[in-house]
Formats: sequence, C-alpha cells, structure tokens
Amino acid sequence: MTPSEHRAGFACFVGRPNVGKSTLTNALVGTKVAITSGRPQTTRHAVRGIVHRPDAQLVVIDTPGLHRPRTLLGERLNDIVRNTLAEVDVVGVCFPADERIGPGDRYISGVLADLRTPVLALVTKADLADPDRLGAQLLAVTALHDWAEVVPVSAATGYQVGLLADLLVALLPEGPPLYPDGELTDEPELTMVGELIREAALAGVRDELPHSLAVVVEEMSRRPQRDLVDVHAVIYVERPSQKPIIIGAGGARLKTVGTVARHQVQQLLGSPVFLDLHVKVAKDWQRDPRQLRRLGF
Ligand SMILES: Nc1nc2c(ncn2[C@@H]2O[C@H](COP(=O)(O)OP(=O)(O)OP(=O)(O)O)[C@@H](O)[C@H]2O)c(=O)[nH]1
Ligand SMILES: [Mg+2]
Repeated sequence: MTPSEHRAGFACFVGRPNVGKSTLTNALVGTKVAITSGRPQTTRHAVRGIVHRPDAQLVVIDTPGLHRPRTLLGERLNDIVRNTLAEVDVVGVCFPADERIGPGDRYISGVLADLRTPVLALVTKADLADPDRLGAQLLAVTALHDWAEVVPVSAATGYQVGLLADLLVALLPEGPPLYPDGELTDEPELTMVGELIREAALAGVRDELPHSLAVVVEEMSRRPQRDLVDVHAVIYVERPSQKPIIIGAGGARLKTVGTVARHQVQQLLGSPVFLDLHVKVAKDWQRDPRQLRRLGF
C-alpha cells in the first residue's frame, strides 16, 4: 500500500441522550474511553477515541446527547455537539432499535438538514429488538432523512461493529495518521479519573440526581518510593438535600462508589490507588455560569 492510500480523519456520533453513543465508541476503539450509564446525559464533553488499522486511522468523537436544554449546562452540551458536527468528515446519528422515533429524533434530523458532511443512520442496541421490530425501525429511520447508509449495530454483541468501522473509514480523506500509533484517546488522565468516579457515582441514582453530579479531581500524585497513586476528588451535588443520598446510611453508598471507582482507576493507571472522596454542594451549578466555569464547562 502506498502512503497515499492510507485514510485518516474524524467521525462523530450524535443522537438523543442514552441511545448508546459512548458504548459504541468504546466498542469501536476496543477499550473504555468514554463512561456510560443507563441515565440520560452521561457524556458531557466531546471524547475522542482512536481506531488504528493498517489502512486507516479513524478518530471517533463521542458527543453529549442532543436534547431540549433546560439549564445552562444543557445549552453548553448542545453547543459541543453542534461544534463537533462542523469539524468531522462523517457523522453517525444513533437511533436505538428498542424505542420509537419521537420528536427528539426529528429535531436531530432537522439539525442535520444543512450539513454537507455524509451522514449515516445507526440503529443501535439491535440486540434488544426482535427481527420484526428491527425491520420496522430501519424503515422508520430511513424515512427521516437522506442518509448515506442505514446500519443496524449492537455494541453489546459486536454485531456489525466491524462493518461500521469499514463504512466510516471509506468516507475519510486520504492522509497519514493523525495520532501516534497505539494512542487510544487524547483524554488527559485527570479527566478520565474524574469521569470514572462520576460513572461509579451515577450507578443506582435516579430522577434529577444524575444531572446534579459533577466530579473534580483536586489532586493526583504518585508516592515516591512506592507504586501507589493518591487521588483526592470531590463529588459535587446541587442541593444540600442530595448530599445524604450520595453518602448513604453511615457512609455506605459513598464507600461502594469509592470501591468501584478505585478498581476502575487502578485499571486505567496500572497501579494501586488510594482514593479519597468527599461530597460537597455547589448550589445550582448547572444554571450558574461561574460555577460551570469552575467545573470545567
Ligand atoms: N442491550 C444493549 N444495551 C446497550 C447497547 N449500547 C448501549 N447500551 C446501554 O444503553 C445505555 C446508554 O448507553 P450510553 O453509551 O451511555 O448512551 P449515550 O448515548 O452515550 O448516552 P449520553 O452520554 O447520556 O448521551 C447504557 O445502559 C448501555 O449499557 C447495546 O448495543 N445493547
Ligand atoms: Mg454518552
């Protein structure tokens, strides 16, 4: 192969919250670069995962779920999606196989109307629909927009994930690799550690609480002489009443969150980790520009 046949470029996944964008990103990259959860609006920034192949380098950008914003945070998240859409070579719009097309999906098709980039429709979570339901969903999605392709996939079983990579790569421009060989993401370690803690904290919380959580890693340092990493982090909630829910009776819930997060962070860093977690209130941070800035939005 001559170098000119090598392709390299950017794809992004967009869609409503909770449709499986991050899980699909991780499946393509083959490792966890983005956190996932059953709660909507888990992803809060554009996360890059890099797929290395002999013939191509595909940079997948996972984006926050597009939704009708109710807070300043929501507006910021939608802005991230719109900015990402403008800078990629190909777009994958995700529609879950097990949920009917609704106003949110039509809104997203509208956002795509002016886009000159090729757009693929991905019917995600194909494992959750029987063949009839999947067929009906493929027809419904096909009717929404003039797609370059409509592809059913399952990140859970790996169904057509390889095919999806081929289809995305075919739409990339020719060019040399953009990232060093083997680099799977450009997420800073500190960001990933904070995200893993937030993922652990999200498990099992309901209603408004998932939206109210933010994590800041205040300090991370390797102890000299010992192969141990100290991580000091704060889980922020929006209201004093949310604090006891996160902490749990006698601190039991926070302890579980700490244990789960510590295992994940150890896997990421490849060293034993001492994790120190605190819970604080950042009043109404989702609506407060100053607090948002402090929390990195
Ligand atoms: N059965 C099944 N579940 C899936 C699949 N992909 C994702 N899920 C589940 O769907 C939920 C949402 O997945 P995410 O990847 O976090 O969804 P997202 O679109 O990134 O969500 P936001 O970041 O909130 O916009 C999680 O509980 C996943 O485990 C799949 O292929 N099959
Ligand atoms: Mg996500």
